[in-house]
Amino acid sequence: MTLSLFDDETMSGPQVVRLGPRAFVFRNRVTHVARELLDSIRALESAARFRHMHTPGGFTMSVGLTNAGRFGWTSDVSGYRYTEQDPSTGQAWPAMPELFMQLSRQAAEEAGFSGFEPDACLINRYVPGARMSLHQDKNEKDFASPIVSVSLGLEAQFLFGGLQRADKVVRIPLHHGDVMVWGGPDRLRYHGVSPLKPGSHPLTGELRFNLTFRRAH
Ligand code: MD3
Ligand code: FE
Repeated sequence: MTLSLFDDETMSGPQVVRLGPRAFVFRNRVTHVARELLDSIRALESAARFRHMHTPGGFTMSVGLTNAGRFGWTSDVSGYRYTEQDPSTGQAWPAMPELFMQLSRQAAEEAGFSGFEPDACLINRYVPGARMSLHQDKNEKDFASPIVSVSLGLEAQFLFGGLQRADKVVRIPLHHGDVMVWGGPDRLRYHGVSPLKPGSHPLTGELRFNLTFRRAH
């Protein structure tokens, strides 16, 4: 058997895309464990359901969201914050699965961030039409730790801007199994997701999931 340099059987495109000095996309990085990740999401959502959060601006998010780990990101009319309890049940958020921890640590390491210890995993669920408007992630206590994200299911167009809201935005596709790592000078870049296009994925049907691993506290 010949050893392939690519674990992506289509052999299309580079395996690592660099979007900034410390921002990377690792194509197909977790495709081999996608079923396990999706099984974990299913187990987690039975403990902490997906919900559509309300923003301080009075909007309801089109993306469904839940959390795993010690801290969970929540939003309501009074603002954005991390909490140790799920506000809808008063219970602690479900623990972060060991596989999540290992994958995110390893991806961070590959991007040059050793010793990443996420204490929060946000799980976003997109249906066709769901989107995430341009924002910065700045509710975490310190910005020295990177953010690691994992895409599963339907493809999305990721919008990636600069440090100012008005900076030019680049669109890049995110596929099932792709992992992104953002840190250092790229940590506070504006980013978002275009409205999800309808489609069907063999493992998720009409859905896209995104996991983001953070050090919140
Ligand atoms: C770049 N999620 O949950 S993940 C979010 O696909 C979020 O659901 C998107 O933005 C999604 O906050 C994008 C990739 C990502 C995550 C965090 C970042 C890119 C980032 C933080 C800083 C810069
Ligand atoms: Fe974000």
